[in-house]
Amino acid sequence: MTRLPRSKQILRADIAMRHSDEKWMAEAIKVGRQARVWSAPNPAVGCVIVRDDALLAAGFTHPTGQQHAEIHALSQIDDAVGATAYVTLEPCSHTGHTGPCVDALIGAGIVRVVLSCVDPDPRVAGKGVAKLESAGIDVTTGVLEAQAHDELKGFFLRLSRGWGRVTVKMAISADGRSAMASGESQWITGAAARADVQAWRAESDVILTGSGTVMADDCALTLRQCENRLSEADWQRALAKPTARAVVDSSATITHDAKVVSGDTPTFLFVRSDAQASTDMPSSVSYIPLDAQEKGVDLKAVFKLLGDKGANEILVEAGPTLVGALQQADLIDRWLIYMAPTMLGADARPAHAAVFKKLSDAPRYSVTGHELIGDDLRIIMRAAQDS
Ligand code: AOF
Ligand code: ZN
Repeated sequence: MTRLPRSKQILRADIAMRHSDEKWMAEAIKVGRQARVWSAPNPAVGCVIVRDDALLAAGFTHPTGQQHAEIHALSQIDDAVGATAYVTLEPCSHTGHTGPCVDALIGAGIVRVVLSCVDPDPRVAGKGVAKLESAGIDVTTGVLEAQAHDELKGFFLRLSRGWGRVTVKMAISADGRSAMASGESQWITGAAARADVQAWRAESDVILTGSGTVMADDCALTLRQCENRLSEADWQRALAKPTARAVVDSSATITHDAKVVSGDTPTFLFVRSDAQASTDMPSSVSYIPLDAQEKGVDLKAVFKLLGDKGANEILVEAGPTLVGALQQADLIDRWLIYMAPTMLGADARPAHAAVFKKLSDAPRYSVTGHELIGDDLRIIMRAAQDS
């Protein structure tokens, strides 16, 4: 048998290791998705513990004050000595609501830690890696970083700019209309697409709408468990920590009998500071006053306040006025569009009220996903520079 020169042997070993690292990091990313429904303000991190290329345990972030992903994984095994931990975010080195994950990994006898993204939280930001390395642990960073970063994007955005990822959902006809001239809109898309929206609601931290939509539809904006890509266990976690609701209600027109303020889901009503707030709202409802502006309220301030409340993922389900205003203020990070195979005609309502005079003023997006959901086409688009 011809032997490879030593440098080539090392290269092959390197490639095999990188391949195996990517395989296990992909698994950690998948595991971390289970945390999306309840981890905010914490990022939805995944962790797998592996020895001799075999999975020993998998963990994901729990709600505030409970286990981080690494602790959840370690809690499932008695012996992690000599194992490798794959984590989608740098393990924490601080004592916040829970103790440092790096100490738990060191204490458990983990010999190698492979991570995707360095934690942007200033309490960690590289200190986790430094502490692991000073304990003699071999640390590899940046594995499947772009993919993991995208999974944790809302958290990264909130830490860097003060508010999380803004995703706008629209249900439209193939000619871009969202309701008949009369306002009739139930239903343009089919049952499968509407069930898919429930998964997006569950995986968001707040659903934002405008008072016009609340007045027209008396929508509840609650989570409704249905058949979709989420498992029964995902739903149980989602319902244990329901997605908050928020309404831009500049003139404080919403009354206590609206469905959007019913139940005990936390609900935020953004009103102009000079508007007269209602005094008989349930205790789950909070009024948030904002400075009056020429056109209602400052939408960036709305997002910043939702960021202060820990929302990493903001799902907007609103009518043409609010969606158009967000579009014109360039505040939309991602579009979630369900396009039904129908044409509603020229007097049907447009999905958003933004106006562009020239073709060159119209924004361009990149399509980052497309899938047939029942009979409807789901399209995910992002700002071109952000894909
Ligand atoms: C980890 N593993 O699974 C997550 C981490 O308030 P605490 O104590 O829960 O800490 C929150 C911070 O911990 C959060 O801002 C982020 O920096 C980090 N998240 N770290 O080791 C995890 N979710
Ligand atoms: Zn931690």
